[in-house]
Amino acid sequence: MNTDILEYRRKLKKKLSETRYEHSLSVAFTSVCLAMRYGYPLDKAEVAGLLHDCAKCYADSEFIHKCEKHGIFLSEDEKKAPAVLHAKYGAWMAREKYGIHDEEILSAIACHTTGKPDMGLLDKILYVADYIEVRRDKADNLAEMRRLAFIDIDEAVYQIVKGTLAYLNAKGSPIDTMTKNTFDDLEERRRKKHE
Ligand code: DGI
Ligand code: FE
Ligand code: FE
Repeated sequence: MNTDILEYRRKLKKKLSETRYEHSLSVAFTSVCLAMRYGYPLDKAEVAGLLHDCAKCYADSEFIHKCEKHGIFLSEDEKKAPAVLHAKYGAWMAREKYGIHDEEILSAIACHTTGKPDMGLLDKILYVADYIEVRRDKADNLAEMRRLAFIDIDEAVYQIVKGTLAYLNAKGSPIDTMTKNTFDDLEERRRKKHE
C-alpha cells in the first residue's frame, strides 16, 4: 500500500474546507476509475486527483502576489482570470509542499482548470474527473458527461471545454487564452479524426 497517499490526505484535510476536501477525495476516486478504464497507473491518478485543488486553501485574490513571490510567471490574461490560478499555484505547491516530482502529475494539476493543447492521458483523466465527480450537481449535462467519460474520454474533454466556454461567455467572465487554445486544439483534432 502506498502510505504516502495517507500522509497527503492528513495534510490536505487540515488545509481545506470540509466540502473541498470531500471534493478532492471524490476526484481522486473518480480519477482512479477512469485510469482503470483507460489503462493509466492508478496510484498516479489517485495522487493527481487528491492534490489537484491543494491551493484552494487560499482566496483567488491572493494568488497573484503568491506567484510573484515565488517567481511563477503569470500572463496578463491569467491575472484577469484569477479563478484559473489555483491550478498553476497548486502544481507549485504539490512540488514544494507535498514533494511530488512526477511531471505527469504536476502537469495534470497545473492544467486542471483550463486544459492545454496536446493534453496527455492523465491531464484528460483529471480534467474530466473534476467535472463529473459524484458531489458535483450544478452543470446540466452531468449525466451525459458521466456516461461519455467512460466511452470516449477525448469527446468528454471536448464537450466539457466547449460547455465551460459557453458558460463563461454567458456570464461575461474573462477567458484565459489557455482555455481558448485548448478548445482550438481539440476542435482541430476532432476535425482530423472525422475527415
Ligand atoms: O476548482 P474547482 O471548482 O473544483 O474546478 P476548476 O478548477 O475546474 O474551476 C472551475 C471554474 O473555473 C469554473 O467556474 C470555470 C472556471 N474557468 C475555467 N476556465 C476559465 C475559467 N474562468 C475564467 N474566468 N476563465 C477561464 O478561462
Ligand atoms: Fe480546481
Ligand atoms: Fe476541483
